[in-house]
Amino acid sequence: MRLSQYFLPVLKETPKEAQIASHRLMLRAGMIQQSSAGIYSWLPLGKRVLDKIENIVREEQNRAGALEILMPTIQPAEIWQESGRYDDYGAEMLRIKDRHDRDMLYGPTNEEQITDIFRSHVRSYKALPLNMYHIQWKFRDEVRPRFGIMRGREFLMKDAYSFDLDADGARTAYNKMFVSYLKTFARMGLTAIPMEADTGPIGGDMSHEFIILAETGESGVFFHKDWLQADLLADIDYDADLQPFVDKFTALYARADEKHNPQDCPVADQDLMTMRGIEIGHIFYFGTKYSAAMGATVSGPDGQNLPVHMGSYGIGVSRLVGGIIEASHDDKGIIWPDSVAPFDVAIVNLKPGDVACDSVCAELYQGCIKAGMDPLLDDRDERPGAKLAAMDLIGIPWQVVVGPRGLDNGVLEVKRRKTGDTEELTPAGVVNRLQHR
Ligand code: 5CA
Repeated sequence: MRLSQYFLPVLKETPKEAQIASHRLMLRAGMIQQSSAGIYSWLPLGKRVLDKIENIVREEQNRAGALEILMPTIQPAEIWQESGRYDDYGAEMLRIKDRHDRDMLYGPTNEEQITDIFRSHVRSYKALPLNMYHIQWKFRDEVRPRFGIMRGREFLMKDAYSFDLDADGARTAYNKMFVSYLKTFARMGLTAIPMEADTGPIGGDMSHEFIILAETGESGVFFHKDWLQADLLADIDYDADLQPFVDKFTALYARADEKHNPQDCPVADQDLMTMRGIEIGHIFYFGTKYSAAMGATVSGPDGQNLPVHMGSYGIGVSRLVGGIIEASHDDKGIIWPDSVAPFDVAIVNLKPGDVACDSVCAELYQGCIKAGMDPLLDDRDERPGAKLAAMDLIGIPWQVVVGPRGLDNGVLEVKRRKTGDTEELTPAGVVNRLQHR
């Protein structure tokens, strides 16, 4: 992408309405624009990052055996009346009437919708286990939307739903999601700690929140200091028994504050860390709560009809954009982990119009594309300082700086955004260096 042809409305001033770093930086980097309270448009740079995150989530869900579907944003009230949640959900649910005066709603979550799909088609336990997910916009009329897309009213969620014959089967499904979440977040450069949690309006009796550490997080958390060294990027065989793997992690103490009781905390004071965190995922096992209420039964091996055991598994896809920024930024701007960066490399032409600079930049640009990278070429007619500051602000992991003075000596500078380390390379060596990054 050539920046002269792009839409990157960066802000020079720090927006006054933004209280936390991620919100400030997303506005300054031209990633999002507020439409109304808690509702945002995603501009080109923001949309690229959102898509990258969404794709990592999708790949790991597929690997864990979940099947992608797409359910609507607007749901009929009837299914929520069947489950009993139409009245329970309260003011967070956006209720709508269609032209025929039918009650509809903008989905805050999809347990009812998926249970309705399941009961229309599945009759026998032989179709189990089954896990289906979608990545779809949700609406919750939050009392206090804040921190930009972190606590929005409209937000993008990955929600998966598992169906099993019994509690043991549901536990296996739960473990698969548990383990796949560790991997999913580790791929984004995050340490997400699973913590026993309350189930709230989703219901059920087993649940974990996945929480990343950040000073601006909304939850207080307590955990064993060994979590900070935990290796979460294992290769996973989803056909194997994952219980030992899950046990290994759940043995290490971690609780959000509502579940932490100093009296019965097994961790010695010197090993216990207290911090704040952001919930980026939440998984639930709720047994037959929805299947029993909505008649989602299957015939079991003995022929009797049984309500299926269900779980649901959420990831805050849009919230992750902010979460990653909270975890990875400095006073100059965002520092994207390579896996979610909007572009792999920024090529900064310090003097557009200079024949040598233009031709080296054009060659590098094509070379990067041929090598399978996604470059952003800053070919704007701007001051060099402003250009370098903009690339730091939008956080591209690698910056190649091309200026007439360096080229006179046959070199240009490659900078790693994360460390600030620079290397001098010949134009011919740059693509090779970036391929082995
Ligand atoms: N049906 C279940 C699991 S699929 C469910 O809705 N779980 S949830 O309520 O915990 O939401 C799942 C994830 O969505 C949360 O962990 C959080 O990361 C994200 N999320 C929830 N509310 C918001 C919000 N207002 N803004 C941004 N992300 C949110």
